[in-house]
Amino acid sequence: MANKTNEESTSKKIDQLSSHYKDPKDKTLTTNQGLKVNDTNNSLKSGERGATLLEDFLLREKITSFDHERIPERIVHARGSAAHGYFELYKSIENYTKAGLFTDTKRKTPVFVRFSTVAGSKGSPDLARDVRGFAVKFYNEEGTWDLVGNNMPIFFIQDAMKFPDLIHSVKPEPHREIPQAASAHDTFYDFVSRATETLHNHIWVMSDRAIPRSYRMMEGFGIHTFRFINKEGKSHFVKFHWKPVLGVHSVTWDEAVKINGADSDFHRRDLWDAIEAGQYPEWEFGIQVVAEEDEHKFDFDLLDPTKLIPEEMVPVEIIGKMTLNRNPENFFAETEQVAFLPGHIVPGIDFTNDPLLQGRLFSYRDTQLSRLGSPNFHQIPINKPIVPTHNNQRDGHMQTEIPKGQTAYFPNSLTMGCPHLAKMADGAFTSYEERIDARKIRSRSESFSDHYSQPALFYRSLAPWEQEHVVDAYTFELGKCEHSYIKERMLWIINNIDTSLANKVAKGLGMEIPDSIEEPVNQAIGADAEVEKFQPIPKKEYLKSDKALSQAHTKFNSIATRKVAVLAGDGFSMSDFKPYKDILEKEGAMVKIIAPHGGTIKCDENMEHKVAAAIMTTESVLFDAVFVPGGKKSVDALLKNGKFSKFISEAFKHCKAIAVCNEAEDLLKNSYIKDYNDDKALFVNAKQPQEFVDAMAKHRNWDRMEKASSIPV
Ligand code: HDE
Repeated sequence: MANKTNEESTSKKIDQLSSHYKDPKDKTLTTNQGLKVNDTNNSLKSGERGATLLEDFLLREKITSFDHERIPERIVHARGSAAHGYFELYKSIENYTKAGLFTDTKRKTPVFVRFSTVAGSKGSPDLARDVRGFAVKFYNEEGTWDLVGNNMPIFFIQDAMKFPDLIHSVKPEPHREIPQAASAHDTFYDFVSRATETLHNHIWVMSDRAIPRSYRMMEGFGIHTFRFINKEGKSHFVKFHWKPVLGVHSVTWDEAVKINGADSDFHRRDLWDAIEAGQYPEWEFGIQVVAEEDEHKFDFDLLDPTKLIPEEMVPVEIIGKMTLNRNPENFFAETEQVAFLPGHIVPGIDFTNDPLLQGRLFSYRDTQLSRLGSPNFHQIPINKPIVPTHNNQRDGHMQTEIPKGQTAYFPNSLTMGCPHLAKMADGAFTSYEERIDARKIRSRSESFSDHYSQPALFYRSLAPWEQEHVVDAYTFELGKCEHSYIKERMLWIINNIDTSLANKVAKGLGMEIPDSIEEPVNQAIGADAEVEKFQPIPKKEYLKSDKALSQAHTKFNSIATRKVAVLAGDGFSMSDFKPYKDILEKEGAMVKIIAPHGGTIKCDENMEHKVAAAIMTTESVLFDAVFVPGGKKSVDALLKNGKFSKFISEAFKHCKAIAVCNEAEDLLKNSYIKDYNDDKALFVNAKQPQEFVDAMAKHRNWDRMEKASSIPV
């Protein structure tokens, strides 16, 4: 049965899925064979206190099913959450591509999107410092296209051959399986400091991008350079972008650590709740297109997945929008069993020779065999294309289709050559005929040897508060490493990216930046390779900065879906509360009363108000802003419980907007918040609640950062 916000079917994919739904409402309990069951509580025994009988087929069926409920979790991206939605095109881009979803503006293409962290297990907390997966399955009339991207525009490595090394270094250390969902440990930095191609993605992981406020507030990137092919067969290079309508926003590291304890499902819950509340997450879709003849005009190689094309050099053209409007019916059947493959493409889109992409084209099909257990994984409802499929592939585990006829080969005459081949005029796929004249060689192109310029560009492009967060992240992560020589190597490398950054991190670690390091910095090369040839070249500055890299230039125009904690007890002032509640709700924020106890509380006008959470069950890190209405009785009750003062002190520490009215100022005085009069996001008896709304829309008051860091909560 569809969930309550989405009872109407919205797409061909949902119609297809609904034929698989099973709804237990008003149904009798049966075995898997349809036998009606009248006791699912007791096994069959020889006497009330006797041994259980082998005959008990009801017990056997129930327990066997239970014993085999788990499938292997994804080797990476195990922790994830997903939703259904649709993609709409603003304008046709037929000059670049013949793909139906990019040329037909009348289409509403169904999508299923899964967001994930990379390193942690299936049950790991959402706010790990990590890359986020952003995988989109487009169910097209021409077949399914999977855009399996991340929330960062580049990747750690340049060649698929290095992927197992990268992942083995970041996963828990194998001898003791520690730490879970964390990169702050020796093996990761041992690897990063010897495979310097990792540095660009690594500095993004040190930034706020690695701790998003919400999946709904992060960008998505296809990362690799792909190809668009138009009707005339002409190819253009293209990079894909998702831009969140709510802007790009993050939490602070201190919050992330605390959120992981307070609600380790923070992102999963946020996505689910927003969709259930009808506040549908949206992203605009953009492309960066480069003509074939311009391939070599950049200071970096378009085939190198550790490089982005700065938006200042090639602007992103926005061409469509994706909306997520429906939660899955069942986590396992949909979110867990969905299988994304970069090799799923449609006519009009093709691959390039990016050596990472090439390796992925093998890995994703292969991994489904151990995860889902059969080459028939495309028959699982969530993976099934919305168009019919016919070929001569047969049998295998869990075959659910019944192919008819005498033949399963091509060519044949017995079934009139069917299924017959498609002609190009009928929309058949054919690979782009790229001219290649090359030697077969196991090596790396020298055009991939610039490992410092783009990390430096990224750091230069950040606002001062973002740079401070990067400093703190490096200091934290390296501070968790036990081996000094690994930290020294990292300091030497960071110094090649940016000296002021390296100096600050060295200070935090209480170490000196070494003048030199003993072994070659990049060791991800062949044993007989000329070492010098593969060392990173000194950084270049081909662009001073790129606005798009900083969250300081994102959107700050809405408080929609933001959560506001209203701290209140019995007797709170309704005249203080009402104007705030009205405007916050009008602007789409969620207003939640946090009280000394659960149930309801009464305001000074004797009206009952539902309590969203008793203070003991919640934490300030789960909210975006705090409002405290006056009312002596209410404020006295808040002052009696130290957690309210902690709540507000912590919100201040995390640079959030705070508003208090009348007696509620006493709560500030009782907290760690001092000298707040000039703070531009803290309001005592604000003339207009609008000021509070505007401060919330700015996400945080980062000017407060230095003062707030002394707050001891
Ligand atoms: Fe993946 N990756 N990956 N990856 N990846 C998987 O496939 C792999 C890479 C990404 O929500 C696995 O079905 C290799 C880049 C996402 O289900 C596996 C290489 C990017 C997801 C795999 C990469 C990604 C995966 C594990 C280097 C961004 C989650 C389970 C050659 C463009 C999809 C699975 C979901 C998942 C392999 C590099 C994104 C093992 C070998 C680059 C979002 O096949």
